[in-house]
Amino acid sequence: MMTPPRPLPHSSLLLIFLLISSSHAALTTNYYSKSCPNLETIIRDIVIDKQISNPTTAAGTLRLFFHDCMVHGCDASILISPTSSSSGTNHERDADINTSLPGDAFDLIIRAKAALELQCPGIVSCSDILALATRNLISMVGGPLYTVHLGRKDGLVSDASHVEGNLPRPTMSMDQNIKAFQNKGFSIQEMVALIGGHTIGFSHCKEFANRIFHYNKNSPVDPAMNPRFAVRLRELCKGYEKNTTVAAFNDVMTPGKFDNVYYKNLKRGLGLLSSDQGLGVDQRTRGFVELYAANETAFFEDFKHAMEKLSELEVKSGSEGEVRRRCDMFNA
Ligand code: HEM
Ligand SMILES: *[C@@H]1O[C@H](CO)[C@@H](O)[C@H](O)[C@H]1NC(C)=O
Ligand SMILES: *[C@@H]1O[C@H](CO)[C@@H](O)[C@H](O)[C@H]1NC(C)=O
Ligand SMILES: CC(=O)N[C@H]1CO[C@H](CO)[C@@H](O)[C@@H]1O
Repeated sequence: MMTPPRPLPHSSLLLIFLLISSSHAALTTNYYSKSCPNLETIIRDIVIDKQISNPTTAAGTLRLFFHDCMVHGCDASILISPTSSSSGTNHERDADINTSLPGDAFDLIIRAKAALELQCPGIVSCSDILALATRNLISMVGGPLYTVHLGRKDGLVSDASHVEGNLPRPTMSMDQNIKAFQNKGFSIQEMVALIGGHTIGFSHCKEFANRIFHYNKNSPVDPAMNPRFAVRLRELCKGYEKNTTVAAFNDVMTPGKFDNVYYKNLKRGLGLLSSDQGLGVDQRTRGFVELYAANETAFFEDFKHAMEKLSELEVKSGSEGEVRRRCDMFNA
């Protein structure tokens, strides 16, 4: 026998609101252990296949995940396809900062979702797939293994206009970049550790062209850059305005390996983006660059914890989201 509901006093309404909004408390490591027991194996196999056939997948996926989480949380909103809606709205993927997000990462998530739908239809969210795939890929290319809690729901909103202001840009000042990370709850040290993600992957010439072709009136090249490195990059990037596909490795020494060489590079003027090089110069960040360049264990420990935190940014639960049937489309 149920008692009729009584109106709730304001304080309980507030409490309920707090319970709903502190959603990441709902994430657990065994969220799918009954509903999709083979989840980890399925993701692991597909990730291995994809990374072996397309070695750029790891970096592409890490960047995709970072961009997803920084804009309204880790809710796979970045996966919504530009063509999936007839409403004419631009989605996160349409925002200009996304123009270079690589197709391999999207393809990986679509493949993993297809395999999971066969075994456990309608159960595993795209945001959980992206979080797990990113974790596996980082460790596959030599990085640390960290824990991913599960139970994210996929977001119901993906709007290009929400991107600007949430993502850091190479041309932003250190103040602005620190602010962008602090707005998401990251300390300066956590920011420096996370940007260590640039130990893999590449950047297109337009992202650092200002440092090598027209730096300022006195020098075409950024004096903070190693001169021989600058000569090589100028050679690589000549004509980049015509051929926009040309790109350079973010970590010129060990581009495919997740290690601490990225920080060692910064000490020798081998940082690619001005935001990279700035980490080695700014008083607030330089000490952490020194620490991570000298001690890879310290970098890995801090990177792990910062990734766990990134992976739980503003996650959606309950009615705030859904489990998408297709990762590139909202259900309704
Ligand atoms: C100040 C902060 C950051 C700035 C300004 C920045 C900017 C960029 C830019 C401009 C690119 C090149 C994109 C392209 O040309 O295709 C890039 C690539 C990349 N970024 Fe960042 N990023 C930042 C932080 C991060 C963080 C925190 C992560 C990961 C946790 C990350 C992971 C990556 C990866 C893996 C790539 C290579 C992508 C690929 O090879 O496909 N970045 N970043
Ligand atoms: C553009 O650059 C890429 C990579 O260096 C190269 O493979 C491609 O042939 C170039 N395309 C044109 C039109 O020059
Ligand atoms: C490197 O960092 C780890 C983790 O913080 C620490 O335990 C270790 O003592 C450090 N090693 C050196 C040589 O400082
Ligand atoms: C991968 C991806 O979706 N890229 C899109 C980024 O934005 C441009 C410009 O709107 C689109 O043309 C791309 O398809």
